[in-house]
Amino acid sequence: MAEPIPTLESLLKEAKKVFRDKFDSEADIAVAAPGRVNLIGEHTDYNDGFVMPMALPLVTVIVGRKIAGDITTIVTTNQDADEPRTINIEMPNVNALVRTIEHTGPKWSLYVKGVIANYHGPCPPAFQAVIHTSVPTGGGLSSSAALEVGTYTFLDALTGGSPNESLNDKALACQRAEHQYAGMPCGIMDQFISMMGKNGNALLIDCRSMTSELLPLDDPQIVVLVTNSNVKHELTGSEYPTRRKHCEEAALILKKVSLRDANEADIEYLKSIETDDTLIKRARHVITEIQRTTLAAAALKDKNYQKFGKLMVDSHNSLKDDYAVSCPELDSLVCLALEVEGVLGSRMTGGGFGGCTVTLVYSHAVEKVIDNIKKHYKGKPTFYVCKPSHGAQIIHK
Ligand code: GAF
Repeated sequence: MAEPIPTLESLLKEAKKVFRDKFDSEADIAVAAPGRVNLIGEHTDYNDGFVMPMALPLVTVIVGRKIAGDITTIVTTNQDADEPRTINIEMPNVNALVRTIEHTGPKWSLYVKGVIANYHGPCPPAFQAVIHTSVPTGGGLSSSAALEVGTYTFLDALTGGSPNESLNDKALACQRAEHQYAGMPCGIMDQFISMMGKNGNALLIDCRSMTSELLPLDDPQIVVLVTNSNVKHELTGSEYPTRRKHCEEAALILKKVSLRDANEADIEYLKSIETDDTLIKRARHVITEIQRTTLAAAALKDKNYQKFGKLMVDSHNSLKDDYAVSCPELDSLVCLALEVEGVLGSRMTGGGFGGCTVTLVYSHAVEKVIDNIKKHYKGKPTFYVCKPSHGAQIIHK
Protein backbone atom coordinates (compact mmCIF):
# COMPACT_ATOMS: atom_id res chain seq x y z
CA MET A 1 0.00 0.00 0.00
CA ALA A 2 1.09 3.53 -0.70
CA GLU A 3 1.29 6.08 2.13
CA PRO A 4 -1.93 8.00 2.74
CA ILE A 5 -1.38 11.61 1.71
CA PRO A 6 -2.87 14.05 4.24
CA THR A 7 -5.36 16.49 2.76
CA LEU A 8 -4.55 20.18 2.74
CA GLU A 9 -7.48 20.72 5.10
CA SER A 10 -6.13 18.25 7.67
CA LEU A 11 -2.64 19.79 7.54
CA LEU A 12 -4.09 23.26 8.06
CA LYS A 13 -6.25 22.06 10.93
CA GLU A 14 -3.25 20.49 12.68
CA ALA A 15 -1.08 23.56 12.09
CA LYS A 16 -3.77 25.87 13.48
CA LYS A 17 -4.14 23.70 16.56
CA VAL A 18 -0.40 23.87 17.24
CA PHE A 19 -0.56 27.63 16.72
CA ARG A 20 -3.42 27.94 19.23
CA ASP A 21 -1.59 25.80 21.81
CA LYS A 22 1.69 27.61 21.35
CA PHE A 23 0.58 31.24 21.00
CA ASP A 24 -2.77 31.19 22.76
CA SER A 25 -4.46 32.95 19.82
CA GLU A 26 -5.89 32.20 16.39
CA ALA A 27 -3.85 32.18 13.16
CA ASP A 28 -5.59 34.39 10.61
CA ILE A 29 -3.17 33.77 7.73
CA ALA A 30 -2.70 30.39 6.03
CA VAL A 31 -0.62 29.50 2.98
CA ALA A 32 0.57 26.30 1.30
CA ALA A 33 3.44 25.39 -1.05
CA PRO A 34 4.10 21.94 -2.52
CA GLY A 35 7.12 19.71 -2.90
CA ARG A 36 7.86 18.43 -6.41
CA VAL A 37 8.85 15.39 -8.36
CA ASN A 38 10.82 15.81 -11.55
CA LEU A 39 9.58 13.55 -14.36
CA ILE A 40 12.60 14.15 -16.61
CA GLY A 41 15.32 16.76 -17.21
CA GLU A 42 17.74 16.14 -14.34
CA HIS A 43 20.73 18.37 -13.64
CA THR A 44 19.81 20.41 -16.70
CA ASP A 45 18.35 23.50 -14.99
CA TYR A 46 21.73 25.03 -14.12
CA ASN A 47 22.83 24.35 -17.71
CA ASP A 48 20.08 26.58 -19.18
CA GLY A 49 18.25 23.42 -20.28
CA PHE A 50 14.72 22.02 -20.00
CA VAL A 51 13.13 20.34 -16.98
CA MET A 52 9.71 18.72 -16.54
CA PRO A 53 8.61 18.59 -12.91
CA MET A 54 5.14 18.41 -11.42
CA ALA A 55 3.94 19.78 -8.08
CA LEU A 56 3.09 17.12 -5.49
CA PRO A 57 0.10 16.76 -3.21
CA LEU A 58 2.73 16.71 -0.43
CA VAL A 59 2.79 20.28 0.90
CA THR A 60 4.16 22.65 3.49
CA VAL A 61 1.61 24.86 5.19
CA ILE A 62 2.39 27.98 7.20
CA VAL A 63 -0.21 29.55 9.45
CA GLY A 64 0.26 32.66 11.54
CA ARG A 65 -0.57 36.25 12.32
CA LYS A 66 0.97 39.69 12.44
CA ILE A 67 2.03 40.97 15.89
CA ALA A 68 3.28 44.23 17.36
CA GLY A 69 6.98 44.69 18.17
CA ASP A 70 10.13 43.52 16.35
CA ILE A 71 10.43 39.87 17.33
CA THR A 72 9.09 37.16 15.03
CA THR A 73 8.62 33.67 16.48
CA ILE A 74 8.40 30.64 14.19
CA VAL A 75 7.76 27.03 15.20
CA THR A 76 8.23 23.96 13.00
CA THR A 77 6.38 20.76 13.83
CA ASN A 78 8.75 18.73 11.64
CA GLN A 79 10.29 16.05 13.84
CA ASP A 80 13.14 15.57 11.33
CA ALA A 81 14.15 19.23 11.55
CA ASP A 82 17.29 20.17 13.47
CA GLU A 83 16.80 21.53 16.98
CA PRO A 84 15.72 24.02 18.14
CA ARG A 85 12.29 23.86 16.52
CA THR A 86 11.29 27.30 17.73
CA ILE A 87 13.26 30.35 16.63
CA ASN A 88 13.07 34.08 17.18
CA ILE A 89 14.11 36.60 14.57
CA GLU A 90 14.61 40.28 15.17
CA MET A 91 12.90 41.79 12.14
CA PRO A 92 15.05 44.20 10.17
CA ASN A 93 12.84 47.20 9.82
CA VAL A 94 14.47 48.39 6.62
CA ASN A 95 14.11 48.49 2.85
CA ALA A 96 14.08 45.10 1.05
CA LEU A 97 17.27 45.78 -0.88
CA VAL A 98 19.42 46.12 2.23
CA ARG A 99 17.62 43.71 4.54
CA THR A 100 20.10 41.46 6.34
CA ILE A 101 19.47 38.67 8.81
CA GLU A 102 22.06 36.61 10.65
CA HIS A 103 22.97 33.31 8.94
CA THR A 104 22.76 31.34 12.19
CA GLY A 105 20.34 28.84 13.70
CA PRO A 106 19.09 25.36 12.88
CA LYS A 107 19.23 24.42 9.20
CA TRP A 108 15.47 24.69 8.58
CA SER A 109 15.48 28.26 9.88
CA LEU A 110 18.11 29.33 7.33
CA TYR A 111 15.67 28.80 4.46
CA VAL A 112 13.11 30.96 6.24
CA LYS A 113 15.64 33.66 7.13
CA GLY A 114 17.01 33.63 3.58
CA VAL A 115 13.55 34.30 2.20
CA ILE A 116 12.81 37.11 4.66
CA ALA A 117 16.16 38.68 3.71
CA ASN A 118 15.43 38.34 -0.03
CA TYR A 119 11.73 39.25 0.08
CA HIS A 120 10.88 41.88 -2.53
CA GLY A 121 7.56 43.10 -1.14
CA PRO A 122 6.83 45.69 1.55
CA CYS A 123 8.92 45.39 4.70
CA PRO A 124 7.34 42.53 6.72
CA PRO A 125 6.18 43.27 10.25
CA ALA A 126 6.90 40.88 13.12
CA PHE A 127 4.74 37.76 13.14
CA GLN A 128 4.12 34.42 14.81
CA ALA A 129 3.91 31.32 12.63
CA VAL A 130 3.73 27.54 12.66
CA ILE A 131 5.20 25.46 9.82
CA HIS A 132 3.72 22.03 9.25
CA THR A 133 4.56 19.72 6.34
CA SER A 134 3.84 16.43 4.64
CA VAL A 135 6.90 16.72 2.36
CA PRO A 136 9.52 14.23 3.60
CA THR A 137 12.71 16.06 4.62
CA GLY A 138 15.84 15.24 2.63
CA GLY A 139 13.94 12.84 0.36
CA GLY A 140 14.76 14.70 -2.85
CA LEU A 141 11.18 16.01 -3.15
CA SER A 142 12.18 19.63 -2.54
CA SER A 143 11.17 20.09 1.05
CA SER A 144 13.52 23.10 1.05
CA ALA A 145 11.84 24.78 -1.96
CA ALA A 146 8.42 24.13 -0.40
CA LEU A 147 9.63 25.88 2.75
CA GLU A 148 11.12 28.82 0.84
CA VAL A 149 8.14 29.28 -1.45
CA GLY A 150 5.76 28.81 1.50
CA THR A 151 7.61 31.51 3.42
CA TYR A 152 7.55 33.91 0.46
CA THR A 153 3.81 33.32 0.03
CA PHE A 154 3.26 33.84 3.76
CA LEU A 155 5.09 37.19 3.58
CA ASP A 156 2.92 38.16 0.60
CA ALA A 157 -0.19 37.35 2.63
CA LEU A 158 1.20 39.27 5.61
CA THR A 159 2.20 42.44 3.75
CA GLY A 160 -0.17 42.43 0.79
CA GLY A 161 2.80 41.73 -1.53
CA SER A 162 3.93 43.72 -4.58
CA PRO A 163 1.05 43.77 -7.07
CA ASN A 164 3.33 43.70 -10.12
CA GLU A 165 5.79 41.06 -9.01
CA SER A 166 5.80 38.01 -11.29
CA LEU A 167 5.91 34.41 -10.08
CA ASN A 168 9.28 34.12 -11.85
CA ASP A 169 10.72 36.91 -9.71
CA LYS A 170 9.36 35.38 -6.54
CA ALA A 171 10.85 31.98 -7.45
CA LEU A 172 14.20 33.62 -8.23
CA ALA A 173 14.19 35.37 -4.84
CA CYS A 174 13.63 31.97 -3.17
CA GLN A 175 16.49 30.47 -5.20
CA ARG A 176 18.74 33.32 -4.05
CA ALA A 177 17.73 32.59 -0.45
CA GLU A 178 18.90 29.00 -0.87
CA HIS A 179 22.20 30.07 -2.45
CA GLN A 180 22.94 32.65 0.23
CA TYR A 181 21.58 31.05 3.39
CA ALA A 182 21.85 27.29 2.74
CA GLY A 183 25.01 27.49 0.61
CA MET A 184 23.40 25.28 -2.04
CA PRO A 185 24.00 26.54 -5.62
CA CYS A 186 20.73 25.02 -6.88
CA GLY A 187 19.11 25.70 -10.24
CA ILE A 188 15.65 27.19 -10.61
CA MET A 189 13.51 24.09 -11.08
CA ASP A 190 12.35 23.46 -7.53
CA GLN A 191 11.30 27.00 -6.66
CA PHE A 192 9.62 27.46 -10.06
CA ILE A 193 7.44 24.37 -9.85
CA SER A 194 6.54 24.98 -6.20
CA MET A 195 5.46 28.51 -7.15
CA MET A 196 3.73 27.66 -10.46
CA GLY A 197 2.47 24.06 -10.41
CA LYS A 198 -1.03 23.43 -11.72
CA ASN A 199 -3.45 20.59 -10.95
CA GLY A 200 -3.39 17.88 -13.62
CA ASN A 201 -0.30 19.25 -15.38
CA ALA A 202 3.41 18.70 -15.57
CA LEU A 203 5.37 21.87 -16.36
CA LEU A 204 7.97 22.04 -19.10
CA ILE A 205 10.33 24.81 -17.99
CA ASP A 206 12.88 26.38 -20.30
CA CYS A 207 15.50 27.38 -17.76
CA ARG A 208 17.16 29.78 -20.21
CA SER A 209 14.18 31.93 -21.16
CA MET A 210 12.47 31.12 -17.84
CA THR A 211 9.24 30.45 -19.67
CA SER A 212 7.09 27.42 -19.08
CA GLU A 213 4.41 25.35 -20.74
CA LEU A 214 1.69 23.31 -19.04
CA LEU A 215 1.57 19.69 -20.22
CA PRO A 216 -1.62 17.84 -19.24
CA LEU A 217 -0.94 14.66 -17.27
CA ASP A 218 -4.42 13.69 -16.16
CA ASP A 219 -5.09 10.38 -17.89
CA PRO A 220 -6.91 8.26 -15.27
CA GLN A 221 -5.18 5.15 -16.61
CA ILE A 222 -1.74 6.51 -15.74
CA VAL A 223 -0.27 6.92 -12.28
CA VAL A 224 2.88 8.62 -11.04
CA LEU A 225 4.42 6.55 -8.27
CA VAL A 226 7.08 8.19 -6.10
CA THR A 227 9.21 5.74 -4.12
CA ASN A 228 11.39 7.07 -1.33
CA SER A 229 14.48 4.93 -0.81
CA ASN A 230 14.84 6.59 2.60
CA VAL A 231 18.61 6.74 2.12
CA LYS A 232 20.84 9.77 1.66
CA HIS A 233 24.50 9.25 0.71
CA GLU A 234 25.60 12.83 0.06
CA LEU A 235 28.21 12.87 2.80
CA THR A 236 30.19 16.01 2.08
CA GLY A 237 27.59 18.13 0.32
CA SER A 238 30.13 18.94 -2.37
CA GLU A 239 28.79 16.58 -5.04
CA TYR A 240 26.25 19.01 -6.46
CA PRO A 241 28.58 22.02 -6.70
CA THR A 242 31.25 19.76 -8.23
CA ARG A 243 28.86 18.56 -10.95
CA ARG A 244 27.90 22.15 -11.64
CA LYS A 245 31.57 23.16 -11.91
CA HIS A 246 32.33 20.30 -14.32
CA CYS A 247 29.50 21.44 -16.59
CA GLU A 248 30.82 25.00 -16.57
CA GLU A 249 34.33 23.75 -17.38
CA ALA A 250 33.05 21.65 -20.30
CA ALA A 251 31.08 24.62 -21.67
CA LEU A 252 34.16 26.82 -21.37
CA ILE A 253 36.31 24.36 -23.34
CA LEU A 254 33.59 24.27 -26.01
CA LYS A 255 33.40 28.09 -25.99
CA LYS A 256 29.66 27.90 -25.30
CA VAL A 257 27.63 30.02 -22.91
CA SER A 258 26.32 26.80 -21.39
CA LEU A 259 25.86 23.13 -22.30
CA ARG A 260 22.39 24.05 -23.62
CA ASP A 261 24.25 25.26 -26.72
CA ALA A 262 26.23 22.05 -27.21
CA ASN A 263 25.39 18.94 -29.26
CA GLU A 264 26.73 15.48 -30.17
CA ALA A 265 29.49 16.95 -32.33
CA ASP A 266 30.77 18.77 -29.26
CA ILE A 267 31.00 15.51 -27.34
CA GLU A 268 33.16 14.13 -30.19
CA TYR A 269 35.26 17.29 -30.09
CA LEU A 270 35.84 16.89 -26.35
CA LYS A 271 36.97 13.33 -26.98
CA SER A 272 39.26 14.39 -29.80
CA ILE A 273 41.16 16.88 -27.67
CA GLU A 274 41.51 14.29 -24.93
CA THR A 275 39.48 16.16 -22.36
CA ASP A 276 39.30 14.53 -18.94
CA ASP A 277 36.91 11.56 -19.24
CA THR A 278 34.84 12.84 -16.30
CA LEU A 279 34.08 16.11 -18.11
CA ILE A 280 33.10 14.23 -21.27
CA LYS A 281 30.67 12.04 -19.36
CA ARG A 282 29.13 14.93 -17.43
CA ALA A 283 28.68 16.93 -20.64
CA ARG A 284 27.23 13.92 -22.46
CA HIS A 285 24.60 13.46 -19.75
CA VAL A 286 23.51 17.09 -19.88
CA ILE A 287 23.46 17.33 -23.68
CA THR A 288 21.48 14.10 -24.12
CA GLU A 289 19.19 14.83 -21.15
CA ILE A 290 18.14 18.17 -22.64
CA GLN A 291 17.29 16.33 -25.87
CA ARG A 292 15.39 13.63 -23.97
CA THR A 293 13.34 16.24 -22.15
CA THR A 294 12.15 17.93 -25.34
CA LEU A 295 11.34 14.50 -26.83
CA ALA A 296 9.47 13.58 -23.64
CA ALA A 297 7.42 16.79 -23.86
CA ALA A 298 6.40 15.87 -27.41
CA ALA A 299 5.59 12.31 -26.30
CA LEU A 300 3.40 13.58 -23.46
CA LYS A 301 1.52 15.90 -25.81
CA ASP A 302 0.87 12.88 -28.07
CA LYS A 303 -0.11 10.78 -25.03
CA ASN A 304 2.64 8.39 -26.13
CA TYR A 305 3.37 7.06 -22.65
CA GLN A 306 5.47 4.14 -23.93
CA LYS A 307 7.92 6.57 -25.50
CA PHE A 308 7.86 8.80 -22.44
CA GLY A 309 8.66 5.81 -20.23
CA LYS A 310 11.54 4.70 -22.45
CA LEU A 311 13.05 8.20 -22.21
CA MET A 312 12.76 8.02 -18.40
CA VAL A 313 14.77 4.80 -18.38
CA ASP A 314 17.41 6.30 -20.70
CA SER A 315 17.56 9.28 -18.35
CA HIS A 316 18.18 7.01 -15.36
CA ASN A 317 20.96 5.15 -17.15
CA SER A 318 22.62 8.40 -18.14
CA LEU A 319 22.41 9.71 -14.56
CA LYS A 320 23.90 6.44 -13.32
CA ASP A 321 26.65 5.91 -15.88
CA ASP A 322 27.60 9.40 -17.08
CA TYR A 323 26.57 11.78 -14.34
CA ALA A 324 27.30 9.34 -11.48
CA VAL A 325 24.60 10.65 -9.15
CA SER A 326 22.62 7.44 -8.64
CA CYS A 327 23.34 4.83 -5.97
CA PRO A 328 22.68 1.08 -5.54
CA GLU A 329 19.38 1.68 -3.72
CA LEU A 330 17.96 3.89 -6.49
CA ASP A 331 19.20 1.48 -9.19
CA SER A 332 17.55 -1.40 -7.37
CA LEU A 333 14.22 0.50 -7.04
CA VAL A 334 14.26 1.28 -10.77
CA CYS A 335 15.08 -2.34 -11.74
CA LEU A 336 12.39 -3.76 -9.47
CA ALA A 337 9.78 -1.36 -10.87
CA LEU A 338 10.72 -2.19 -14.46
CA GLU A 339 10.27 -5.92 -13.80
CA VAL A 340 6.50 -5.41 -13.47
CA GLU A 341 4.25 -5.55 -16.50
CA GLY A 342 2.38 -2.29 -16.92
CA VAL A 343 5.33 -0.11 -15.90
CA LEU A 344 6.10 2.43 -18.61
CA GLY A 345 9.29 3.89 -17.17
CA SER A 346 11.19 4.57 -13.97
CA ARG A 347 14.14 6.71 -12.95
CA MET A 348 15.84 8.40 -10.05
CA THR A 349 14.54 11.93 -9.50
CA GLY A 350 16.09 15.06 -8.00
CA GLY A 351 19.72 15.67 -7.13
CA GLY A 352 20.51 11.98 -6.50
CA PHE A 353 22.74 10.04 -4.07
CA GLY A 354 19.58 8.69 -2.47
CA GLY A 355 16.11 10.15 -2.19
CA CYS A 356 13.37 9.02 -4.55
CA THR A 357 12.57 7.32 -7.82
CA VAL A 358 9.62 8.26 -10.04
CA THR A 359 7.74 5.59 -11.95
CA LEU A 360 5.13 6.03 -14.66
CA VAL A 361 2.78 3.07 -14.52
CA TYR A 362 -0.68 2.00 -15.63
CA SER A 363 -3.03 2.38 -12.65
CA HIS A 364 -3.95 -1.30 -12.68
CA ALA A 365 -0.30 -2.28 -12.09
CA VAL A 366 0.67 0.13 -9.33
CA GLU A 367 -0.02 -2.23 -6.41
CA LYS A 368 2.02 -4.95 -8.15
CA VAL A 369 4.98 -2.55 -8.36
CA ILE A 370 4.71 -1.73 -4.68
CA ASP A 371 4.52 -5.44 -3.81
CA ASN A 372 7.50 -6.33 -5.98
CA ILE A 373 9.64 -3.61 -4.41
CA LYS A 374 8.55 -4.48 -0.88
CA LYS A 375 9.42 -8.13 -1.50
CA HIS A 376 12.89 -7.64 -2.97
CA TYR A 377 14.24 -4.22 -1.93
CA LYS A 378 16.79 -4.37 0.86
CA GLY A 379 15.51 -1.42 2.85
CA LYS A 380 12.35 0.31 3.99
CA PRO A 381 10.93 2.36 1.14
CA THR A 382 7.82 4.53 1.29
CA PHE A 383 5.43 4.99 -1.61
CA TYR A 384 3.31 7.92 -2.72
CA VAL A 385 0.79 7.70 -5.56
CA CYS A 386 0.66 11.28 -6.81
CA LYS A 387 -1.39 13.45 -9.11
CA PRO A 388 0.10 16.69 -10.46
CA SER A 389 -1.05 19.26 -7.92
CA HIS A 390 -1.34 22.97 -7.27
CA GLY A 391 1.52 25.42 -6.76
CA ALA A 392 1.80 27.89 -3.88
CA GLN A 393 -1.42 29.49 -2.71
CA ILE A 394 -2.72 31.86 -0.08
CA ILE A 395 -5.56 29.97 1.58
CA HIS A 396 -6.73 32.97 3.61
CA LYS A 397 -5.43 36.21 5.02
C1 GAF B 1 18.27 19.76 -6.95
C2 GAF B 1 18.39 21.23 -7.32
F1 GAF B 1 17.89 22.02 -6.31
C3 GAF B 1 17.66 21.53 -8.62
O1 GAF B 1 17.87 22.87 -8.99
C4 GAF B 1 18.12 20.58 -9.73
O2 GAF B 1 19.39 20.93 -10.19
C5 GAF B 1 18.08 19.12 -9.25
O3 GAF B 1 18.76 18.96 -8.01
C6 GAF B 1 18.68 18.19 -10.26
O4 GAF B 1 17.95 18.18 -11.43
O5 GAF B 1 16.93 19.45 -6.67
